[in-house]
Amino acid sequence: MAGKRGALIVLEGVDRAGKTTQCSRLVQALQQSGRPAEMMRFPDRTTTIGKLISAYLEKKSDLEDHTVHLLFSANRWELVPLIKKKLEQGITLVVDRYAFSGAAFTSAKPGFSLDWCMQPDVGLPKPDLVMFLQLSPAEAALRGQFGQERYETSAFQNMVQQKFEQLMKDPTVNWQVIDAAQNIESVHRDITAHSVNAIKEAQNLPVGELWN
Ligand code: 2DT
Ligand code: MG
Repeated sequence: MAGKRGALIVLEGVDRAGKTTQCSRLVQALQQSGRPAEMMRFPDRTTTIGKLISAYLEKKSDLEDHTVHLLFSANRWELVPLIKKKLEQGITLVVDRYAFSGAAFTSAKPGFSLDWCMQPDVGLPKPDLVMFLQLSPAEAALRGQFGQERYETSAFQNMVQQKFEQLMKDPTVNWQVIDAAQNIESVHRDITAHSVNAIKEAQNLPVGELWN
């Protein structure tokens, strides 16, 4: 049999919950304990599709709402061959946002059902663990102002939070809710413990298909 595969680990959460900080801390900790790990993020703004998305988020361009939703999904699909290759090589991938952000953000717009929003991502590599960094709007406000990008308003973020809560009811996904109001070290300890477990459990299992 081939060597043990890496785990696909996703961090999700609302704005300023600390996803990016915690993703890099986790990768560092895994590497230091001898577990090969790399970070990825979605959207990946470096590809041709990612540049279209980035211009949209920076409000340098306007895109029709269905169109941009499908571009976010295409941006994940274009990286699936790389994701599969890394996992097979035994590398654990720590991913800053994934299809859950895709479904939560678009379905927070008027006229979009959660179900429609999930469809383009059905069949993506299924994360072995999805950690939701939970932070109340009041606690998020203490961490400073919103940025200038699209979606960075409290009204929209509150809608997004509700959509994440709906997504977390799905028992086919290995959700873990993390209290992101703790200090950085405590959050890091929680996240690392869940990740080490997931890596152990995933190593002898095939990669699943999301929402399928
Ligand atoms: P950051 O680069 O700061 O994470 O912001 N988004 C993300 C979507 O609307 N759909 C998606 O599929 C993904 C992955 C969330 C990226 C912004 O883009 C939103 C915030
Ligand atoms: Mg961010």
